[in-house]
Amino acid sequence: MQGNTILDTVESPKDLKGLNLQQLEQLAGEIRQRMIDTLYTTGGHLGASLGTVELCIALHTVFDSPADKMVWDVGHQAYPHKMLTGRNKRLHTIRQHGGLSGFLLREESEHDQFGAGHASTSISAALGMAVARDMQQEDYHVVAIIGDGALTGGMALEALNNAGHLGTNLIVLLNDNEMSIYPNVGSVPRYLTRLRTSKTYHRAKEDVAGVLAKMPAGEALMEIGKRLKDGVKEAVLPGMIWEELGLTYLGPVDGHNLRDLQETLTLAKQIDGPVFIHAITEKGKGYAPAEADFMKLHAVAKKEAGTGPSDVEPPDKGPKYQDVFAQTLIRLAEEDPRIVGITAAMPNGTSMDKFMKRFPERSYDVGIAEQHAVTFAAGLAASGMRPVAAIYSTFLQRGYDQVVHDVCMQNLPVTLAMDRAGLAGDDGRTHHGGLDIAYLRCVPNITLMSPKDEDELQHLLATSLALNAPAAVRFPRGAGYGVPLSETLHTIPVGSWEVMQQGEDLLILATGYQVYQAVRAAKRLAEQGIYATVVNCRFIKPLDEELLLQLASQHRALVTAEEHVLQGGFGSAVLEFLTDRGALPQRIVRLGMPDRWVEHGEQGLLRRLLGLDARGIERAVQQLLGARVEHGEMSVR
Ligand SMILES: Cc1ncc(C[n+]2csc(CCOP(=O)(O)OP(=O)(O)O)c2C)c(N)n1
Repeated sequence: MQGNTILDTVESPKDLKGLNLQQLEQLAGEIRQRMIDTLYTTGGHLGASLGTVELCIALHTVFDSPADKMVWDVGHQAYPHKMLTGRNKRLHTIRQHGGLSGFLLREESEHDQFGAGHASTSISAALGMAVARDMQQEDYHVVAIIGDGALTGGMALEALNNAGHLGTNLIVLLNDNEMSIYPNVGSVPRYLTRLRTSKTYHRAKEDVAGVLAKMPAGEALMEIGKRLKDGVKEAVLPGMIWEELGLTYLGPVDGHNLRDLQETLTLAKQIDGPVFIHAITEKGKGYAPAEADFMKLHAVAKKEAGTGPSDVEPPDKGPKYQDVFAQTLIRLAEEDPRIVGITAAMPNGTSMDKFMKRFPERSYDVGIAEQHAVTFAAGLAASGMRPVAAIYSTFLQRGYDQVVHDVCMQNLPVTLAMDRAGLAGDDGRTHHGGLDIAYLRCVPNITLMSPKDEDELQHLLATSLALNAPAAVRFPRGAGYGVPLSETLHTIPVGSWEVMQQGEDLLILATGYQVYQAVRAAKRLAEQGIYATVVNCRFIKPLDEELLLQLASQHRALVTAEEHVLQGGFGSAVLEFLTDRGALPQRIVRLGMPDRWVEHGEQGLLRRLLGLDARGIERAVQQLLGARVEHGEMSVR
């Protein structure tokens, strides 16, 4: 479809201005086709972005970006926005290392006014921009585009509360497709469903006025009608909740009807104060397989994963960690009726959907609401249950004070299953789980663990549930190593490490995914006459202090390896402890994620680039020991 299309003539939103409705509709078709053709191979958020094609076109024809500012919530649904703002020709690079980001980035385009990746931030950011505009006495429009899923996040509701209070000009455009990644749940979505089936705002208003005017003393009745109780008003005028919050409600509007969208947006521009536009869209619109099973097609997978440079370790072939987690939780819950499963809008992303199927009465999808998920779990634990909240490491950042204040300060037995700990891959910087060791190991009462493989995940999960205290298990995205899965579950003594192999030249302390990388590195090093002791540090807090002291005294060189930032991570914990005990080995190198945001790219490639694979560890050891020979003296790095 490349060539001779309207799409190929659009370099910036300005190029849309001269197009008539029919041409814009043709453009919508071309955008859809290009996305389907391209994303089928590259992977990406196809279904979500197919649902916003008309929204993007309408926004870019009614508003003047970048003078007017659009803030996309999450940003995964904004591919058409990328295509209309000069990035169409690079669509095929999306989510590839060095290519376009799968989300919006301020440094990628002047039209990306606010970066995201985590949900529910758009209204707050847009409100901040609107207030800055007012303070600087400037004149432009600010639009937040938010999904019905993201609207379940507390932050979005906090922002609406504030927007209604401040009363400044701001447009909130709700992209309501009834879906989060999974079907959207909660009372806000239920309310939206009621609105969806109601008459449009303008029609409803006219109808009421028409009826009253025909009655005697119609004018007086109209006045009375204005004062009717809220519930009654809601029956005739949709969107009263938003109106009561101080926003003018416009909708519902068909989010695939360009003319209606343009009219509604134009009207919103003219209204004083904050406006809430309710657009109804269809996820996966225009792509039959997506329409039929759009839950799967929120995003599509890359056609051929793992085709990177030849020195990148091929993806592992075992079952996914998330699936082993869910199966284990089911096994444990069969024995323990106190176990409750919680997800924050990620049933399939965490495989909690399997648990939900087996124990519907003991599982909760709380919406995109990690803060609530954690304190909800704390409440369950305070009343005798054993909640397990499966939350990606990166999204648990949202629930941090809840972990500190509600779970750990009260020493409640909540298990946090932190999926996607470490490098998340194609989703990039917003999705890497690189901070959780740092933000959790400083919190009293918590036990923090990380399995070396999918089998150990089972036992650590059993261990966490046997504790009568807060616990967090961090495990990586993707497939396990393919080790046999033990049939019986056992607990592992808290704080106990496992010596994988003994050697006299150096000590490698590795945690989580890095353990087998260290074992592989040690094998290669042994071929070079360098013999390493490798330890599986499956407990990050508490450390195996006794073993650590003993091993530190036996080795002059130490390497720590973790898939986490170096600042405050596992290696830091080891060095803090050894420093306090005056037991530091003479040469030390810590391997982990650097003090900069790591961009998107395949997990294997990112590990390669950051030296977080067997080769990286091998090279680090060679340098560490080579330096000793070269300089003829001991030094601590
Ligand atoms: C804080 C946070 N939690 C979870 C996610 C994972 N996530 C990404 S998109 C999405 C669904 C968003 O639904 P909605 O806002 O309705 O947008 P749609 O994809 O339907 O257009 C979720 C749960 C996230 N990005 N951020």
